[in-house]
Amino acid sequence: MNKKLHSIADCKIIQLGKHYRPNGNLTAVEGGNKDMGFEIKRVYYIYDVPGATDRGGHAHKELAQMLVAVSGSFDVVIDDGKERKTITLNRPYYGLLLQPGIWREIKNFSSGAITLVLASLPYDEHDYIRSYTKFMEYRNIRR
Ligand code: T46
Repeated sequence: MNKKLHSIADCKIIQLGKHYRPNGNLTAVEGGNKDMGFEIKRVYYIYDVPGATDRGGHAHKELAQMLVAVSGSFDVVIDDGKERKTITLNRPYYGLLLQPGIWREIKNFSSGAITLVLASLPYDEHDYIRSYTKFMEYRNIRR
């Protein structure tokens, strides 16, 4: 049976709760909430990214993730092999849900940007598709 492949329309911005207080704000994320749709198995963060450096440039077969700009800003390019769009993350109370099977590139990091990533699975290099040609084959798209 063929597995459903997600499109970029399935990658949504999720507004996270924000607790305003005179002494600062707090945002909490709990795994398994209905918007996120997965339990959090891993957390990592990307920081100290030098100017004009891109990250990503791959897709995942099984992994779903939520990206949050907990500090600063950056652009996330998402691509399902047919359509491509760029989403800017610049607030710590918005998460971008990245579904499996979506190519992503992360660009234009501001100075001091920190990308918090909540992931549905432990790290596994075998889950990565790191070549765009292989990604198009995986998606069964001929150009
Ligand atoms: C993604 C974007 C948003 C680990 O050992 N454990 C981990 O959990 C991760 C994520 C990475 N690594 C190692 C593997 C590489 O030797 O850290 C090194 C850098 O990883 P990578 O080049 O994959 O980093 P990015 O920023 O290009 O991609 C990462 C995630 O790998 C990827 O899943 O979607 O952030």
